Amino acid sequence: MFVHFTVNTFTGKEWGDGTESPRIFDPHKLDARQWARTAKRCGFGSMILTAKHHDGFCLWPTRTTGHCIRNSPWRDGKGDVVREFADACRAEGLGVGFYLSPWDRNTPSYGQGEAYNDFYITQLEELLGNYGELVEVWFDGANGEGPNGKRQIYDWPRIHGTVRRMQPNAVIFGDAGPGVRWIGNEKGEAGTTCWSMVDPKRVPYAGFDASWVPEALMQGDPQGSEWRPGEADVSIRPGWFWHASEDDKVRTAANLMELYFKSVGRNSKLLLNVPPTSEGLLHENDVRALEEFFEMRRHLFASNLLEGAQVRASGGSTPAAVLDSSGDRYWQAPAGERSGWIEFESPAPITFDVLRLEEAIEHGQHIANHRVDAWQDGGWQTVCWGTTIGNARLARFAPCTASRIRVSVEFAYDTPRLRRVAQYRTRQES
Ligand code: FUL
Repeated sequence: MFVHFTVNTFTGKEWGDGTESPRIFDPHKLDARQWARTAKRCGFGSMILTAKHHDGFCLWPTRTTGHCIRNSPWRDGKGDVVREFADACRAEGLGVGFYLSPWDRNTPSYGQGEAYNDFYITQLEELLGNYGELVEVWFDGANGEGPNGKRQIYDWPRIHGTVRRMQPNAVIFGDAGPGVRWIGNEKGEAGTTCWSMVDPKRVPYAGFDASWVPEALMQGDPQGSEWRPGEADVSIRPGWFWHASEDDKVRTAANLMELYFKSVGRNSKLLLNVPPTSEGLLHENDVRALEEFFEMRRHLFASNLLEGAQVRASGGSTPAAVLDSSGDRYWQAPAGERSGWIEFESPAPITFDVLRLEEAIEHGQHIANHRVDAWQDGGWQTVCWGTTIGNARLARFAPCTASRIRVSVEFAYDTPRLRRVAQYRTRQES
């Protein structure tokens, strides 16, 4: 879960200009445990907080600037949102992550080269050093200065080096990685073809602007040299920050499910933004949508309808492992093969409309095309066709009833390996 929170929450803006008074920041009912409990209850694994957005206002009592929480009326200037956030996440067993905007519209050093880079590194060190172990650090490539604005070259090697040194286990997010890559849009949609690998020359650094960037990030590259899976960031509301005027524009559970299929179901990670209100709480409309979305997922993925089926394959070892969700065993086609199939025969016909496929990605991502056929009226009928699989591929189609299905790998760049095949049925509304 992404958590966007700053002075914008009080001004109604999406991008603050840095002139906002810290006095306007007063989320008098702030309860980070309510955020974390909601996230936990609804199946999220970690949370990422905007410790500083483009307006430069810091949600922790930084030594680097007075443009921070210390000069706000909240908790008489003695509070620390970052601390309360990290503590609340840990209390719920959630991973902790921070967003620290490189673009800073408040500090005078922005645009002065090294002076700003030093300032930024000090802020980063405060966040990396004082709040325990982090799972992810998020670097935004956005910059709205325009051609006549300030120009600041960020010292990316130094920034990434600081994270690696102080938080070696944290994943680094950026347009160009180096840990996970931006998925290339803010709609929460990975490409229908989505490789975890990228060619770093196509998107060399964060904020790099070229016509091919969105497609390159959405799709990745089967022959790319770097393993940088996609992360799809998107908001539950039209804006990233809470605005009262958008309380009735929260995405529905069905819409969130669509996003899930287009992100998680296309070999990406979903980073869903849920912004706290000016009181400092997640709004009830957002919470309700998240609960319904969780319930929908829980119901849909409750049990694999293929369990109990006989499994055979074109060749290779342990095909039945794809029905065993308890471990990391998988079916592997004979070494060096570039295609293959795996077939399931159930004792009775099954009606299904969702399919989940997973590759054993600890060995890399290789499958380029796949097809699913069902045995009907004495012949194979194609149910769905797609390209990449990766960590997960979710497909949805008109309900199909069959007792025999076959998943074919049409082409793979290296030996195909499937970790899991599962079949589900969407709940029927009565
Ligand atoms: C963008 C920013 O400009 C938005 O305000 C938001 O933080 C989004 C996640 O990234 O680049």
